[in-house]
Amino acid sequence: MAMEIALPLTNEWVRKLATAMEANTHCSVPRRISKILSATEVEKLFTAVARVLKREKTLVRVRGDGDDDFDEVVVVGDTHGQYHDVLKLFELAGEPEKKKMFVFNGDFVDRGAWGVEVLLLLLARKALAPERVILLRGNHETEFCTECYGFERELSVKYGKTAGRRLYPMFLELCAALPLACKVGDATLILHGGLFRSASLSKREAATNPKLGTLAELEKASKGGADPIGEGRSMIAGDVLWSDPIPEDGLHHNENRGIGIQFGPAQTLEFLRNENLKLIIRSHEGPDARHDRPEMPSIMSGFCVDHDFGEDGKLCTLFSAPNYPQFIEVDDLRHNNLASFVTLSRATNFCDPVPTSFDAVPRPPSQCYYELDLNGSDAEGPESDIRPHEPLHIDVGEGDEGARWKEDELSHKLTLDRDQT
Ligand SMILES: [Mn+2]
Repeated sequence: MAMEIALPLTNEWVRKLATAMEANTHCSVPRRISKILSATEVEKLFTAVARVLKREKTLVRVRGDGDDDFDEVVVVGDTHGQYHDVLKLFELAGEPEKKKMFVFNGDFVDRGAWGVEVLLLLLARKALAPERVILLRGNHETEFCTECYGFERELSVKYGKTAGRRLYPMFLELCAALPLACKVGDATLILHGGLFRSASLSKREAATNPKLGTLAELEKASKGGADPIGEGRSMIAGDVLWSDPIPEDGLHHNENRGIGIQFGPAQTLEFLRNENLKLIIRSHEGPDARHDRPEMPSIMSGFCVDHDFGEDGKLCTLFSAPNYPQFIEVDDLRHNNLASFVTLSRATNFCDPVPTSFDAVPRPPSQCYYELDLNGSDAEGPESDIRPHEPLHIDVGEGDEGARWKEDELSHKLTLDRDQT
């Protein structure tokens, strides 16, 4: 069933696309998605959304009053190509509508097997209701990450090499147009990784004696280009996309990741006070990252408060990919984490986050599009030694490399169930 992009899209069209793509994930021929939405239609969607995103500033401000009135904001953390879980999230949280907006806090693609499906659905929702859907950039919406963690290859497997080569640069153009942060009402800030350094610093100061940047600087900052390396003009973008909170006071280079900063409670409090904020929601760390940082709160429910100052505000982590990552090495630890989305309400000035947890949907068997032995979580940024692997042999049809990775038990159960029927 081939679908065509005819603008303006309708909600019915988007639902039909969502359902058709879901059904297709059970057919074991990933390439068949191009029979639902052809490369030409994907190009149309990319072009339409890029036009909207380019008009959005680095820092998007939504107020929820005046002409722009909404009562609720649903915030979503990393989804990482886990399409079935994204559909469940919409079932639980509802869809964007007049009184309800959605902010997706980056990392839509990579790792999971259905980054293309997640991206197409979110882009369709953005095209349908640009004012009610804000898509923020994550560190995976970059050339570096998508070359290493699967999305580039997924695109060429699902659309073929020739069309893939045409679509990938268009995807990167979209990435480069995504805003970096969203301020909701007057007291809440949403961004993917965390706080960032001041644009006023010299290169040397930025490295040795950094200080915090301001929202005014973020507003004027570059969105980072296709591949923010975190220096010079893309320093603020690199920081916003890659930074992490730490339990002790301090502000320094993020040694863990090789890009961005680590910032402590004192720095969060300083930023909250300077900007008159009460809430910062960031994402970026799943159960694997937090397993390696036991000094920080657990993210096993999909939501945690990292820096808490009571009435003076807080900084939270929100992660929306349950049972993440989809593929692990055969001997690796599966975390079986829950995911969460968060609801912000006008009644509490959009600064009291109410999390809803949910479990993973059973996944059909699928292919892993990246090398799993690429050194753990996306701990390392673009300056590391990690480089895209040599092209893997991927059998587009049957997935003959199944022995190389391990999916969750449910996928295997599903395979078994199917073999029996
Ligand atoms: Mn991330």
